[in-house]
Amino acid sequence: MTEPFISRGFRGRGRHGATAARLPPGQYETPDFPVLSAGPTPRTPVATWDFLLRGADGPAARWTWDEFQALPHETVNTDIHCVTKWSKLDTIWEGVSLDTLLAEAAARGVKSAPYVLAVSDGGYTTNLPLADVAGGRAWVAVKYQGVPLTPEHGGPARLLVPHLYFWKSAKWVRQLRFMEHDTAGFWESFGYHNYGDPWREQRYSGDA
Ligand SMILES: Nc1nc2c(c(=O)[nH]1)N[C@H]1C(S)=C(S)[C@@H](COP(=O)(O)O)O[C@H]1N2
Ligand SMILES: [Mo]
Repeated sequence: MTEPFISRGFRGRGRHGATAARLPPGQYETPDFPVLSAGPTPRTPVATWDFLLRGADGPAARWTWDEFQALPHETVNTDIHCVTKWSKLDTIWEGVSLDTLLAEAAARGVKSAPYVLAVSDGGYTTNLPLADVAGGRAWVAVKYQGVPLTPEHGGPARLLVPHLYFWKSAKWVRQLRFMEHDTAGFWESFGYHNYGDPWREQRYSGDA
């Protein structure tokens, strides 16, 4: 009788077989999709939505919703890891690669810089090195599991940077600002790690 109980327990902890290798240290697998928001859920209609990639100085690149939808979209299957210790495996997103947006912005004369600050409706911010949003590792996602993102999960559009803790994936993102100097975002200024690599368990500012 003990064996079924034990294996059920192991599955429940998400530490069964191949799953374990996909869980960063200290994380457990959840089948749910928890909602974590520091404030109220903004509801921006796509008719007034736009996305800005703002240069360190000089011009910004701007896309309306229709212009944004006309850009090439990619489907991304990835695992996501929240600093509160849940991980969700094989999530499927659709969105525009930051590589596409960065190339378009460069073509329009937007001045690049080594850091970016994501700025969302509602005032949430998060900072990232430019290198981490380039090279096929970051998207502005507009769909989750094949349907438009719900407002709770960041709709109409959210950042998706799955190789870092999920607080870096700013919901309701409207701007990416190039920054000459790294500037702490919302959670980063409240003691969370500046970079947030889940595989190095960089949860808080004191972590290596
Ligand atoms: N604008 C905004 N983006 C945000 C947050 C937030 O509070 N506001 N929370 C972050 C955190 S801590 C996590 S874990 C994920 C949660 O995304 P979800 O609610 O879709 O699961 O969004 C991140 N992006
Ligand atoms: Mo989180």
